[in-house]
Amino acid sequence: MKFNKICILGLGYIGLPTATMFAANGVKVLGVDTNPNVVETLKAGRLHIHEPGLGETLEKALASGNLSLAPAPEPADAFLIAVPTPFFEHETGEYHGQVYKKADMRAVTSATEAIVPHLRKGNLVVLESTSPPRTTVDLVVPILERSGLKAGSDFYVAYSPERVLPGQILRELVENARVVGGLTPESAQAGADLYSVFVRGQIHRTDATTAEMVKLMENTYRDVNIAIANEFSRLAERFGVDVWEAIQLASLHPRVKILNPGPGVGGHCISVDPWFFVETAPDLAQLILKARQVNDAQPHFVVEKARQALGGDLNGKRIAALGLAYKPDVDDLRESPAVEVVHLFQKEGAIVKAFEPFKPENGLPGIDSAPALEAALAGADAVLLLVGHSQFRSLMPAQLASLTPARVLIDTVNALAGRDWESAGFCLWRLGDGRTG
Ligand code: SAJ
Repeated sequence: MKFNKICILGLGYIGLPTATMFAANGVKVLGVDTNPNVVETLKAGRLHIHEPGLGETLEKALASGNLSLAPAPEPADAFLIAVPTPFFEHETGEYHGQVYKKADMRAVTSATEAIVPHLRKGNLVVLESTSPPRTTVDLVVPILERSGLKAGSDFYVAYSPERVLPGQILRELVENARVVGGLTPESAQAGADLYSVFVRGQIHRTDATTAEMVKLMENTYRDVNIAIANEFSRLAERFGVDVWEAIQLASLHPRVKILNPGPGVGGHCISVDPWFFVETAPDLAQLILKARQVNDAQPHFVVEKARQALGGDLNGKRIAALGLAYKPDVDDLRESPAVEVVHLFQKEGAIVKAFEPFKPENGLPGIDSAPALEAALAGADAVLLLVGHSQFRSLMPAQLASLTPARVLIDTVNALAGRDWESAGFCLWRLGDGRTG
């Protein structure tokens, strides 16, 4: 199948890079976002998100005339939905006394509805948003069929999950293998034809529900593996063992590769997607639920560690919190465990000054953010490292000693090990170092 014009709904971390990829490969792309600020910012050639290399690809796509931007869709050969699927903040479900989070599918619903008036025979509609199993079949198809056309015979429908890692999106979009699940084999083929425009990795065809499940399995697998690393960090404290050394040694086994403990699991993917299994099959997804609970509780473990490092009480302690992003070297603060740790410290009476180098002016409610590292460190009693940003990883003892009166360092991501902090007067506590059992 040939695609002269495609319409991409949702211009976030996935939709926008994907739009620029198609445009770079000679396809006319209409990028659609319901947020007028996003459309205006992009039209001016500026970005509303941070992703390495994206600024240049946007500039080229606009200059080529292949990428245009609008608040609503228009007729096209293919429609690609890449809108967010978060969970509801306040609406939860319950199964035998266990609370679970529920997917907020309103953006997928309204994006699909926006396509209906423009749907023509022979079109392809692809859902990319991570979704609970059967969303394509049970939610998307019935909405599209309000057009009077029949899915699978009059038009094609497919689900194709994005699998790119924030920070490496442009490279991974091209190189990663892609799974395309069709409502029918013809739909899968149409989807594969679409992605073959720029994907150099292998394109695997399957059915839509399998493709949905594949995506959820990938992120759930990672979440469960991080949960066991986090649980190991707690066990290591109990037994007086340095978890980082133990992980390194255990991972020498040819069939063992343990992930890193940390302050918790954040972002809009790994901390969200496993809930889609729990919500849709709470009777079966018990291990998955437990892993979510372990990871969600990890910020409390950080507080306990800090309490002991600071002599048993956090009340009135002035803390310089370094890093608010959900992981190293990104500007994304969504579902960030670092933000939760800061709030928990505040609840304990600590006075926290936070610094996030990728978003110094983050406007997070209730968080006192410093404009620069120096401002966060001045006057602190303790330094709390929450994210392993490169800038923090390269801090040296003498340099830090000159910037802060604090001599207690609490490192939740093992980014400061291997330097002689003691000679500069510091006491370094690392999460899971076995010293506060
Ligand atoms: N984390 C740990 N320990 C680790 C690894 C990660 O605590 O050893 C934490 C991070 O600090 C972060 C969270 O987990 O808070 C998630 O980070 P991540 O780097 O594991 O993943 P994401 O959310 O940035 O991207 C994931 C990727 N999925 C997998 O690796 C299976 C990516 O390929 C997906 O495209 C993306 O989710 C997505 O959009 O679904």
